[in-house]
Amino acid sequence: MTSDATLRREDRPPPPPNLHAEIPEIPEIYEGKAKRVRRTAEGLAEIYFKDDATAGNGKKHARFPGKGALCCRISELLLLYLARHGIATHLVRRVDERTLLVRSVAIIPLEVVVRFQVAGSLAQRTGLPLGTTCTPPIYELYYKRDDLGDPILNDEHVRLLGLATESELAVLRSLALRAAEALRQLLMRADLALYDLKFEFGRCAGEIVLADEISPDTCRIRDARSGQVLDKDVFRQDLAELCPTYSALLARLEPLLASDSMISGAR
Ligand code: AIR
Ligand code: ASP
Repeated sequence: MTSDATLRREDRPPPPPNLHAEIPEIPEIYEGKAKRVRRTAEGLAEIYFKDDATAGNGKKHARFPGKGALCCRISELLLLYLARHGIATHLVRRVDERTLLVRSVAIIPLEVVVRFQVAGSLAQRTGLPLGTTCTPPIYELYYKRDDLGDPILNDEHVRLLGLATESELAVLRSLALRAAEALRQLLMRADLALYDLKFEFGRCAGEIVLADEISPDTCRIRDARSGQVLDKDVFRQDLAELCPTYSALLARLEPLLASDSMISGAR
């Protein structure tokens, strides 16, 4: 007879996932590297977009006056677009230049990445040339843990850590692939190539909703003809000025989204 107490540490079964326990406390204020989230009225929160940019897990850091407003507006437009295309998101409305009002969700600590063309860490991990098309798109999960350097995880690691249930894993995959494909098609209409992007999801009233931001801080977007970089890689790799780059992207998205809302509104 053995009991847990007599098992050596490494032989003990992992702790059972704590999935159905009460939703973890959502903190009053959460200060991230580029955003600040503050719970406001019951069930709501405000995301304030700062002017800070970081890369390499915070190793590189700079401030770009105006960046917060650009990421806020681009996120608003892209979240509204996804909502119109059947993806539940946390967005309620934009409050001012750099603040979004959202539903208060319990963020699942996973970075959900979808890739259409090889870049970044996938290029490093595989040695494939930049821009190689991924058919079908690549779906990846990373653990949102700065102290561990946001390591890549597979579904078994997610189960071991108790981060999401089996059915939640399926929902994350299906929502991420659908949302990414909708965005890829939208950007294509402006001659923009979506290489990859990162989503975060949250639990809210028994539902999984798309949360966080969708901006050039979280996507790789290139001009489809010239290959010009229109995302945070300009900062990561010192390629160009950040704010003029983000403004140029916004200027190409705005007309596209105005026409999309007219089309969807007319349905
Ligand atoms: N990403 C990942 N962690 C933070 C962010 N913003 C985004 C990157 C890129 C995609 O996820 O902006 O669009 C894949 O990143 P990587 O570094 O794994 O190649
Ligand atoms: N956002 C992460 C950081 O601040 C990773 C990145 O975007 O490069 O380091």
